[in-house]
Amino acid sequence: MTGSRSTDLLLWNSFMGKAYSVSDCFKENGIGILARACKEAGFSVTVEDPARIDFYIAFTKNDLIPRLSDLSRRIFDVRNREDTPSLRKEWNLLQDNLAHVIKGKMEKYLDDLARKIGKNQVKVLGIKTWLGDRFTYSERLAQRVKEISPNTLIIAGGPQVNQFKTHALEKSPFDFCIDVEGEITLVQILNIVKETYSQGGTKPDVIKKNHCPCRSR
Ligand code: B12
Repeated sequence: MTGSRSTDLLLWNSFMGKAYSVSDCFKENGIGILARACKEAGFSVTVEDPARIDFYIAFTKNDLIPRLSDLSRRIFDVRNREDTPSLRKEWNLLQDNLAHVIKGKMEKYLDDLARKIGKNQVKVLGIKTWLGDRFTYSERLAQRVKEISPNTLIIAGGPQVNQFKTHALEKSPFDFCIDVEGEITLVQILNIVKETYSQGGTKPDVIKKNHCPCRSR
């Protein structure tokens, strides 16, 4: 895990392949605060934030959408409602197919990201976790990264960790969780990683360090 081509930190804003509301695509500042603090401390940082409207549009685009839009107008339009059992049946079937398509795309997205993390020899992966499927996919990415890039230290933070504290670590593949503001602790961990690796140490040595300022499981 040495060499100038490796990335110190990759920050991923977890997502689940589809948006519940337009606020899922708003630019958010938590990742920005973390990235700035780590860059100012001299570390190389890459941000992967899919919470962008152009990304969502490209990601969710598929052949089922025109028919689903047509059905939604016919079934749910308050003025011209045509809510028949056959339209409902088709709606439910297409929704199931859509969920299947999105799940497949998510698996590929996570696999590509895990490979990129391995290729760029990312030392620390930081995941901003949210509730529900976003958390499931956060665990999925962590698992995949462990397989493809076992030397990458995986740290979870963000709303779901802030809410569930150490419970977020139970049965999860994360190495550490950082509760509430991450900018100070993350920089401390990156310094520990840098120091440990410069002395020829590896990820287990970082985890074992007793003075690590975060909680480990
Ligand atoms: C403003 C706000 C938003 C804004 C902006 C968020 C932002 N941070 O910029 C917008 C509108 C984008 C937003 C969207 C959503 N939000 Co919102 N939001 C809030 C609110 C009101 C304040 C959050 C905030 O700005 N905090 C300040 C910033 C600086 O903190 P932060 O982003 O959490 O980041 C810090 C720490 O968490 C930590 N951290 C964050 N990520 C990471 C990652 C690592 C690796 C580490 C180490 C640390 C770390 O360090 C950061 C810097 O200090 C909270 C409620 C609350 N009072 O906390 C809800 C809240 C966070 N939102 C919530 C939800 C559910 C959502 C949505 C999923 C809504 C939806 N569609 O259902 C979306 C998801 C967006 C996405 N990208 O997918 C829930 C989260 C619940 C949960 N357990 O996941 C909350 C707690 C509200 C609630 N009580 O339900 N939200």
